[in-house]
Amino acid sequence: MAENDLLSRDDWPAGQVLVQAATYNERENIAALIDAVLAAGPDLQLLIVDDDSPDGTGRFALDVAEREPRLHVLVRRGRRGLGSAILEGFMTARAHGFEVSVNMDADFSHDPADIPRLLAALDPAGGRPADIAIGSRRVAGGRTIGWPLSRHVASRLVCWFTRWVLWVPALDSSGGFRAVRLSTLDRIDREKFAQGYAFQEDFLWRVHRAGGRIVEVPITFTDRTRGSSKADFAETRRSIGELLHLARITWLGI
Ligand SMILES: Nc1nc2c(ncn2[C@@H]2O[C@H](COP(=O)(O)OP(=O)(O)OP(=O)(O)O)[C@@H](O)[C@H]2O)c(=O)[nH]1
Ligand SMILES: [Mg+2]
Repeated sequence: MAENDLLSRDDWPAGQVLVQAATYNERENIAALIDAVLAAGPDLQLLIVDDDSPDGTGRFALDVAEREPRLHVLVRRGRRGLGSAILEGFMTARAHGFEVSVNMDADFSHDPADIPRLLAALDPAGGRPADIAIGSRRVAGGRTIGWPLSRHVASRLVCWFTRWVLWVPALDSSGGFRAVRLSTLDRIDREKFAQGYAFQEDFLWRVHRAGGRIVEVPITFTDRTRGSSKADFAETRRSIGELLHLARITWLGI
């Protein structure tokens, strides 16, 4: 947290699982998202990491947090980037003693009702615990609704690259719906993460190289119906550069 940032109340209830959603101009989704996440489990708490959205998303969430003890809001000033927002959410979760973070987009592409299934996959009864459970469109039973062909192609290319060039054992490496065991962060270098959208692949790459275990749980991903995308050309170009950087380290060690 930086000096000019705004944070909702600091007296958080004790908890194990913190759901976090990074937001930028999600005013049309934020009210329903808060309700749906808090309804997904009585013990869940929610952190919104907003980058001072011009449409007032952060201000609105701060107001709701005044009367909802399970909602926390960090409004960052002077910083942007999905990856850096997620990383800051991880640090905030740890600082408040949480063991697991569930990351999701705020545009209802990820269904809050799937959160319990992701958590169950992290600690399956009688099975091997995992470090990350991905809400996956690419395992049996998973699917994507509402995307144009161009999005399918771009997403497949990125997932193929991550699987076969970066050697990350995951079929859906670009999605942002994940349960993450926070102790995993101790094993990886947090300074060097990609700051934008490539954070998603970058994070899996680092966790895998540190010996972390990744599992995938089928989800239905639905393209957003409200608000607009932030994944513009500049962001896409930056992400490609960051993925190529990881490929160089994977193959050349530099
Ligand atoms: N805090 C923060 N959140 C961001 C930033 N960029 C995007 N987000 C949020 O990250 C999530 C994913 O962004 P989206 O715009 O939905 O990206 P996408 O899913 O690839 O694109 P569409 O769903 O097609 O619009 C959403 O909750 C956004 O509000 C950012 O710079 N800072
Ligand atoms: Mg989206």
